[in-house]
Amino acid sequence: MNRSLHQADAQVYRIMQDELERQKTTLMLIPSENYASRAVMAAMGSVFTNKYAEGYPYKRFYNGCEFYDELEQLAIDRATELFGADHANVQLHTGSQANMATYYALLKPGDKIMALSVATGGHLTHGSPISFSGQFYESHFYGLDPDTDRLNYDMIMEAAKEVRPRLIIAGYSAYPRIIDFKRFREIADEVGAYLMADIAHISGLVAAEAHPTPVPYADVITSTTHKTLRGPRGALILCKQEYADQIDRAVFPGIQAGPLMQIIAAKAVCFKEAQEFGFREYQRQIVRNCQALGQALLEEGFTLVTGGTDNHLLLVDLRNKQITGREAADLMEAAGMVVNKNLIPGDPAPATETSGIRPGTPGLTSRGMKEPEMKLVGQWIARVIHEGRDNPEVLEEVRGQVQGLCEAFPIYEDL
Ligand code: DSN
Repeated sequence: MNRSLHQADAQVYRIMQDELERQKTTLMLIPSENYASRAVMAAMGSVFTNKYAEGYPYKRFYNGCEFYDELEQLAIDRATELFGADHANVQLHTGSQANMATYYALLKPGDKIMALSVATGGHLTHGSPISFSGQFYESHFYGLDPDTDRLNYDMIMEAAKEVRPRLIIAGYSAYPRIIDFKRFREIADEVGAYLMADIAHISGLVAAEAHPTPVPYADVITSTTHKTLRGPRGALILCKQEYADQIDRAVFPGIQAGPLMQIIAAKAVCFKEAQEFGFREYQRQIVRNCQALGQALLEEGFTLVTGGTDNHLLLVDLRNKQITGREAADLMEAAGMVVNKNLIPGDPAPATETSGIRPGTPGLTSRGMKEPEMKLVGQWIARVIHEGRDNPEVLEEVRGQVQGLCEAFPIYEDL
């Protein structure tokens, strides 16, 4: 019982140390990732893992839940306060389950949903034919404006009038611009649809008012807690009071049973951290850093989808560089910069190859980096993509520069 992980399982401990070293010595450029605080991680690895607490605060199906009631209510209260929402459900294990619970609460199988497709920046659970969401519901998609690669609200209104969906989804995995949730509300009202905002990527920005909030406009808002919000791997749903019971019943007993109380503890910590002044400044710096990284890439001759960014991510169109997204991401990883390949709007390449990469700045900003470091990173990305193919010396040289930057902006120093 009292043995340390090192004593109990040397293999897992060793793998964990390797991963810690990887995180310390590489640049996290995947925009949906971040470094949770020591406090968040302490809550995740706590005694709260030992208890079943099916039900909701003060309405449990298990005995012995008095501290779990207090804990979950604290997390709920902090979430509603942070976002200014009427109601929060903090039991969702993942963003996909938050979306699933929302559909389950509001829709019947076969109802029409409308969103942006995965190929243009949406998410699998927004109606993709390979996800439950495209199989249990009749999915339709609005597009991006082909001239600007941005949301065009007149076009979305036209598409919605034609389809008359029951639910419209606003929220994306690879869209670098501001989302106008008020316009989405007008579109939903025009066709009598529910409006769901999936703010998984931008919830930290929203909490810090670095992106306009959907709270006054959306019926239901889903989010993960581990991306820009910088909490534990998990999710939450916010909604208007009139949907609170429906949402809660859809989560439990609808699609989940025992909540992960240790993760709910960590969510409570995360929501407290997000109310601190430093968090607001952090989110603003994420955006400034992303714009600086975009500028550095433009100066190196890269093409950015929509020409730049208003948020935490960039979508880089690599077609003028004669390299696929997969090849670019692999070269960058060899040089210590971990990014993900990504489809670009109208991508001629398959999802396994892609013509783009999707760098983001939440992780670099958590390390304390600012605009000058973004310029360096942009130059290193360019060097690796321009000169790194079949050139291990270049990759090694950039790897050394990356390592130096990581040492200058350390993480988890006491781990
Ligand atoms: N996996 C998330 C992302 O990287 O954007 C979406 O689920």
